[in-house]
Amino acid sequence: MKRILSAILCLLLLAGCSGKTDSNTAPVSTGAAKPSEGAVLTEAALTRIATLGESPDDNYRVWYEVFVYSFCDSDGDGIGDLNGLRGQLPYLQELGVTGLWLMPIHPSTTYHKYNVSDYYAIDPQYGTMADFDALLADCERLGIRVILDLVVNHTGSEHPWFKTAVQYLKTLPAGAAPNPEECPYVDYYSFSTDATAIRAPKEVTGTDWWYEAPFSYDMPDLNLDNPAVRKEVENIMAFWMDKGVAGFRLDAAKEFHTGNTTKNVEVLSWLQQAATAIDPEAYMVAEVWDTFANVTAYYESGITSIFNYPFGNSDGKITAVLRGAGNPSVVTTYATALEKADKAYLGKNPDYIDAPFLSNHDVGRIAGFAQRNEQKVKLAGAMNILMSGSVFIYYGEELGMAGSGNDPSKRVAMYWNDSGEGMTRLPPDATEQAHPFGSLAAQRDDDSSIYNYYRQAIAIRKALPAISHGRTTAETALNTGCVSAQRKTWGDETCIILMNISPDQALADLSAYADWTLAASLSADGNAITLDGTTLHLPAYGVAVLIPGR
Ligand code: ACG
Repeated sequence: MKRILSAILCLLLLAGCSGKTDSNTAPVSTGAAKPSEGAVLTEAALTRIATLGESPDDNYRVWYEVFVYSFCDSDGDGIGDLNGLRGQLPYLQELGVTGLWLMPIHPSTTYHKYNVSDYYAIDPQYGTMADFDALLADCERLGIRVILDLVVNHTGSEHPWFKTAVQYLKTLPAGAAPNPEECPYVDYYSFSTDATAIRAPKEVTGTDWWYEAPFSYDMPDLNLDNPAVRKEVENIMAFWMDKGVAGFRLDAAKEFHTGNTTKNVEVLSWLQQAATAIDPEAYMVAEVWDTFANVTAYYESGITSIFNYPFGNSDGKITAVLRGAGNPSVVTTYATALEKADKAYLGKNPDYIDAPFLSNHDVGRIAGFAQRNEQKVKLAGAMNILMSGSVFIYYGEELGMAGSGNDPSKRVAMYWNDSGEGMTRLPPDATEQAHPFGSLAAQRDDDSSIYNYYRQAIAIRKALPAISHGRTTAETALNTGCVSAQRKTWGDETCIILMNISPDQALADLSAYADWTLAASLSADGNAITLDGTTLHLPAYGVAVLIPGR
């Protein structure tokens, strides 16, 4: 019953009843959503959904990555803040988001805040601990889980551990060995008087000492072999999880011991176990920016999720297939690649939850990879959102925002409107981006916008949980020509997703699927997806979802 109610709610939302609550006053006037024409879920799907059990409330979610700095400014200083984000929770709910990943929010000397000075506080640029607690409370009420960026490959050089260690080394007589009894913090890092013994050595000025800091001089690498450091990290995790944080995004997981997968896997196992000991429901997602073989190897750690770099980013499978749109030999590889990845990851960790994404704060935005072609941007969104696991959406992706060049340019202001209300200023050194598809205010009122397409794709994902929870196999009989066909199987639930990855209309012969029903569809070009007898008409870049039964 809960499921049919939520499916109907999805439809109502898509039909214009915005998900606004009265718990917040949004600092940005975003207006009511306009009715969306044509239900994305067919009546047959709704009838079928009515027979299903309770909706799972687990970590297979729709996560939204937020760079607080650039999201929403509530106090007019031009920098986004926690209150601004809190005011936009109704918007995120309207989109269908059920989880938030906050990029670092702790005190730091940089705009991006990946060099943390205090793991137990909120950067004053973003607000106060009370603001964070209020955000968390509202998220909980709205069923939105929150994960934080856990940056423990390194601290910031302004962190008291590092400053104390450096201070101590400066007072140490030349040639003397540090005494952990006098200063335990030296062993928190990798210091040496032999610069050749450590990676990317940076000098401790005025001494013979060097420290390891491959990312930057202000990011000294932590020594994660030190039990005292591990205890500190466990305390940090417990502090935030006690507040209600659901888990963490593990920054730079392949740099804990760069080049040593075995040691990194051990660190990830410890982090996963430590989090699970605090909260059995903990959600942990690791950043392992690497090849398919290496991402697979890291699942050995038992970590819940690893970002699926082999499918995301400009060189991932989704972009590769979109680049080959219209070429059958490229298109048909998509479903088989999904099957292969699922089997490989599952073989290493039977409880893994895939973590697909298109882009994030480190890479160019999808609008660029998709050559600013609106239909391709939409299909890329569907390819991501309809993947199994916990899907991640980078803020503004739902508007097809642009973002390329240096890192700050990939992190520019969320494009709420053209009036500037609630908008943030550019991050330092960022280049202004020309967003090809309009602001939220413009897209919200346009049924055919990327934004409304994203809402529909998310609604479909939620209504048919075989999509998020199912095992994926290529549906060989239908995976032909420019139609990519995949089957998802979750217990008794099954569905088949067909995608026309080409700019031309495609037809799929469903004569061997006579007892299947068209459950949902997504149109990229405005033309309807129709079932004519046993022939499915898929317009350019169109998507259809079939479920068994008539
Ligand atoms: C994380 C954060 C990032 C942050 C830091 C530091 C780490 O997401 O925002 O930077 O706290 C490497 C690390 C990642 C790291 C990035 C920035 N990201 O592994 O953890 O650097 C190769 C390497 C990757 C490497 C990547 C980018 O394999 O390890 O990531 O290049 O340098 C194909 C290959 C693939 C290859 C790519 C690209 O895809 O398959 O292996 O990846 O090509 O060549 C923060 C700030 C930054 C600032 C920095 C100092 O956010 O702006 O510059 O601090």
